[in-house]
Amino acid sequence: MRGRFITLEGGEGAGKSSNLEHIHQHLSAAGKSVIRTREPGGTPLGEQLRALLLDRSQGAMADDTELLLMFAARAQHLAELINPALARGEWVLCDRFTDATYAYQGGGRGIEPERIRLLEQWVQRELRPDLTLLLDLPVEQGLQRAGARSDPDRFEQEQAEFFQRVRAAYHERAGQEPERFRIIDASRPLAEVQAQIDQVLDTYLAGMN
Ligand code: Z5A
Repeated sequence: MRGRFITLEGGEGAGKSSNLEHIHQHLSAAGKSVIRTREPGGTPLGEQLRALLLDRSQGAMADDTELLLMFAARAQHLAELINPALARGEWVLCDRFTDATYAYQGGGRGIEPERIRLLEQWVQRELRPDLTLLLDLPVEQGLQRAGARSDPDRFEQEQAEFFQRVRAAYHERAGQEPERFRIIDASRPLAEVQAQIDQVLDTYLAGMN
């Protein structure tokens, strides 16, 4: 049986890194064989594209170049890792996927969603995540949490308005596909965030039986 494809999304400082291991452990404890990966990245070539995308010195990168590099990394990720793992029956837990493209390149940069949809269809064909956890919190709080970073990357150096548009685009996506998205209140202390996550995962796993 095909595995499940679970994605974790959120704005700046939402706590994805802080919660990925927790999700991995929860699913493993439920008996699932889980591969953990991330975007952009997840393959040797994808990680090289990630380095280009995050490199602050690439200041003149055109929005369309950024969009196409995201999907180039994704195409490699799907071919080399995600699709084969799902076909083997493994679960794939991915730190960001195409919802991030709608949020950052769509909401943040202002690229029309229709153009993103064309690339999504081309690169992914029928594949969409089975479940998406959106870690949501006010932009100011997220920026405050992330503020400790001494060496911001090309995205982290954007202004608060950019991240407001990112958050709004995530909300729009979640509103369009309520059956796939689960919104987690990430403004709460970590233990409470993880309790919300546990509840979502338990409900999802129970629904499969
Ligand atoms: N990107 C894109 O533009 N388009 C795409 O299609 C894709 C990606 C796929 C890299 O992603 C960039 O790629 C990303 C969007 C773009 N740019 N940005 N911004 P990334 O996921 O690797 O980078 P990131 O968003 O910066 O994620 P991160 O570094 O993993 O941060 P985080 O996961 O959001 O947060 P964290 O490191 O877990 O937590 C931040 C701090 O808050 C840390 O000190 C924690 O200890 C603290 N924290 C976390 N949770 C809590 C709670 N609940 N209470 C208190 N403090 C907390």
